[in-house]
Formats: sequence, structure tokens, C-alpha cells
Amino acid sequence: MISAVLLLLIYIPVYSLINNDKWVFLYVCVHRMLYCYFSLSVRVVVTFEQEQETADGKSVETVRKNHVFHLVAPDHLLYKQPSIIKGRTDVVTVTPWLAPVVWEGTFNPELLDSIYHQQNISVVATVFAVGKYIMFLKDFLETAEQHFFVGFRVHIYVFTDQPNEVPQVKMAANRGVTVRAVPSSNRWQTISARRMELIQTLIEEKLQGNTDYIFCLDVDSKFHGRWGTESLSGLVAVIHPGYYWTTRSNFPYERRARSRAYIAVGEGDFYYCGGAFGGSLDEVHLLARTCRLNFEADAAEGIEAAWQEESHLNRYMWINKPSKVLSPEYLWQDFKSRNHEIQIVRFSGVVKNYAAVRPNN
Ligand code: UD2
Repeated sequence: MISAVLLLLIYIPVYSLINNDKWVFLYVCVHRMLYCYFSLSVRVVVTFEQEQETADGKSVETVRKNHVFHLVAPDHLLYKQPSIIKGRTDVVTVTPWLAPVVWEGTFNPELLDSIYHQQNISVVATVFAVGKYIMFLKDFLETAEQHFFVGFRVHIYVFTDQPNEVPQVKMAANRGVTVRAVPSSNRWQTISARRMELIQTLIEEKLQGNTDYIFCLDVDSKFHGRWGTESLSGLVAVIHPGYYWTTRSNFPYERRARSRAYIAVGEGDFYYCGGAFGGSLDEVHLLARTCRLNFEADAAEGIEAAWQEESHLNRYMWINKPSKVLSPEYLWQDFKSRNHEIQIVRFSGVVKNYAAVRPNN
């Protein structure tokens, strides 16, 4: 189609020149200028296709995604001069596939915020508070208001079996909470594992077309420091605080080859948290859908991965490399003493008595 139009656009001016028809010639020239303008202006958005295996391992889905690489900063913004020879040297700030690893001191929050304010982005967070975990929700919501994407459009979706117990938390004008009722369960493994399915459905039913980014977070946690625009990317993973000092043979990946979450000894990059992940809506939708299908296909064969959806997430991220990796600052654990490289704890799991909060153990 495009080549036919182009041929016509070449043929008509040549014809009109031969026949000395200057109006036709002018008309075609304007068309060609418009064509050049539009083709150049869409170049900032790169579209590519990715093939993704679904749970049965046979069918292949083609997913089309748009990634906006163009970061526009406001003119005359003054900020500290960046350097490529001075900076953090105590930690690794880039993965072998060249995704940034976000640590305190590696980014300029004011610069990033001013870039993303111009895009007027909207961010969703999902959190599950089923059974006794409802007790963690108040602190989670209150601290999110203080630290999570402050100054941006934020909406938090709370999934709970006790909608009437959701605490009222005062929120800024462009922020809000929606409560979604979910059934309770007498197995914590089921509650934890169903999250992928519910995230997938939420994206399909409510978020597509009106949300830019989504983060899926554990409720038994609190924010202590900024979590903002520095965390934005296509597919975002958080390094688990318990396993970043250890070798991959010690990662608690699913090791049974018959599971779809299987990662062989000697494979794997990092151990990522099931309690925090996110990215663009399209990427998280694909992740949630794939993990859910794989989880269900495993269940149909009577197998549950070692750490449920966390194992499937780790398998997914092994193949689909995250485009940004967040350091353990983004999910620490209160019971751990802080290592020297952790200059700030932004989000951290509270100390809990598993026997007291889980429906089974
Ligand atoms: C780890 C992961 C968690 C999940 C789990 C394995 C981190 C830091 N944590 O946490 O994300 O992968 O292992 O399944 O990566 N929940 C309820 N009600 C319940 C039980 C769970 O609402 O009765 C929800 C709640 O949002 C909670 C989340 O599921 O935050 C994870 O469950 P967990 O906190 O018991 O799992 P945990 O701490 O072992």
C-alpha cells in the first residue's frame, strides 16, 4: 500500500512537469513534505514484536509493544553536573545486559521528576490484604502517601476479603484508593499465587488505556524513603535482600525440571522478589499472564513451585531480562541489619509472626 502511494507520488510530479501543470506539481510537493514530517515525528516511538511462549509451551503469541525512549527535560533546568568517572564504586550499577541497577547516588531525583512531570504519567500500585494481612494495610497506605511517587497521579488497588475493614487514609488530590473484593482462602500459598491472575484481570478490565506504569507490592511492608520516577522502565525487577551476597547455586529457584518455573543449577542472574515488581502496563500484563498460565499448567499436573509465583517470576525474568533492576533498597526486611552498601531503605517488609498471620503454615 505504502509503496503504491510512493510510486504515485513520484509518477504524478514527473507527469505534471512534462505536461507543465504547476498546480498538480505544487499539490504533490505539499503532500510529500507532510509525509516526511509525520514519518520523522513517529520515530521516537519504536515498535517491535516479541514472541512469547504460553503455558502449554506450544502456542506462540505475538505481542506488540511501544517503548518510548524519548526523555524530554525542561529547558534551563539547573542541576549537579553528571560525571562518568566519579560516582558509586562500592556497588555494580549495570547488569551484563546493560540495564541500570538503581542505587542511592546513581540518579538525580529532581531531573527525573521534571522529565516525567512533563509526561503527566499515571502510576498504579496493587496490594493484597487477605485474612489477617489486613492489619498491615494502614501503615502501607499511609507511608505510600508519604514516599511513593509523591506529586504524581497515583492510584492504589487494594484486593481484600474484608472491604469494610479497609482504613480511610487521607490522600492528596491526584491520588486515590479502590477496593476490590476477593475470596478468602485457607491456604496462604493460594492467596499469594492468585495475585498474578488478579493483576492480569485488573489490567484488562480497568487499566488498559488509562495507566502508564504499575507496581505490585507486598502489604506487610512500609515505605521509609523515596520510591519514585527513578524506578520507571519497561520491565522492573527488585533484587531480593536475602540473596544478593550469595552464589546462584544457593538461590531458592524451583529446581524440579517438570515445573515450568524450573531454573537449572548454574543458570539464573539474580534472585528477584515476588513482593515487588512492576513496569509499563504492557510488560506487567505479559508477565502476569505468563506466570499465571504457567502456574495453572503446573497445578494441573499436581506441582506447586517452591515459592509459588515468586518462582515463576524468577523464571520469567531469566528469559525476559528486566530493563531496570532495583537494588535491595527497594525491598529490605526489617529484621535484617543494614549492610554498608544500603545507604537508604526505601521499602521494607515488617517483622511478622508467620504462625499468627497466615491461615496455615
Ligand atoms: C515472600 C515474598 C512474597 C511471596 C512469598 C511466596 C518478598 C519479600 N516476599 O514473602 O512476595 O513471593 O514469599 O509466596 O519477596 N497475603 C495475604 N494474606 C495471606 C497471605 C499472603 O494477603 O494470608 C499476601 C500479602 O499481600 C503478602 C503477600 O501475599 O504481603 C505475600 O505473602 P507473605 O508475606 O506471607 O510471604 P513472605 O513474607 O514469605
